[in-house]
Amino acid sequence: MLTVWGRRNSINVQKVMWAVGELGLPHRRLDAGGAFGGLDTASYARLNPNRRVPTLEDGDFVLWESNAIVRYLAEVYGRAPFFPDDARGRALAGQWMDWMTTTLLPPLTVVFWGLIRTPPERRDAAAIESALAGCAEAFRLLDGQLEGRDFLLGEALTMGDLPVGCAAYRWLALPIERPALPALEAYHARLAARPAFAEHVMLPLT
Ligand SMILES: N[C@@H](CCC(=O)N[C@@H](CS)C(=O)NCC(=O)O)C(=O)O
Repeated sequence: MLTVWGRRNSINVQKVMWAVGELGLPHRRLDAGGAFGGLDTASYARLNPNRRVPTLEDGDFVLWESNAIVRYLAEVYGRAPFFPDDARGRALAGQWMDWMTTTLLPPLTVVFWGLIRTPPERRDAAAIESALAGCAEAFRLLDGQLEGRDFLLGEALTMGDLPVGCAAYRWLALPIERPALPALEAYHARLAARPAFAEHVMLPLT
């Protein structure tokens, strides 16, 4: 049985839990991080010296970094098309996973923390405004990729959709004005029809 360490309202934990749900894997999830704390203990540092969530335990194998965990679960417990069976498919899935972490997530985190986890009187309006512009640019790029496709790489969900799909939910759930991005919205509606996405990703923003 798998153990996933991490609180449900972490976007990086959500990627992993969505993968666990898509693959139907027996597991337990242990709350850690945020209000639950526990990341500064010596026992957690032995599992994850980076002291972040998520962390995966699969028997005696321990892994951290959410995208690495999603790739591992897809490769070990999944099959094509979720884990693409050709090198180019896997590379393209990895491209979108890395893009989410390096390009989409940083401005989205500023907006999310600013509007959801910071009281109004302590918000940095200029930083939020600038990050909103960064998000809009990144989501426009994503909208372009999704035009004419059901999922990022074509007709089927792959591991590459998981990080970006979690970000799409957050973006569309935030109480903000957004540019109209029809392909992104249609993609999100397709994801919302998947039970594992609804259960693990579509949570109240906290
Ligand atoms: N690159 C890492 C980032 C991990 C990360 O920063 N996790 C956040 C939650 S999203 C965390 O552990 N924050 C501290 C906390 O929850 O107390 C990954 O993708 O796993």
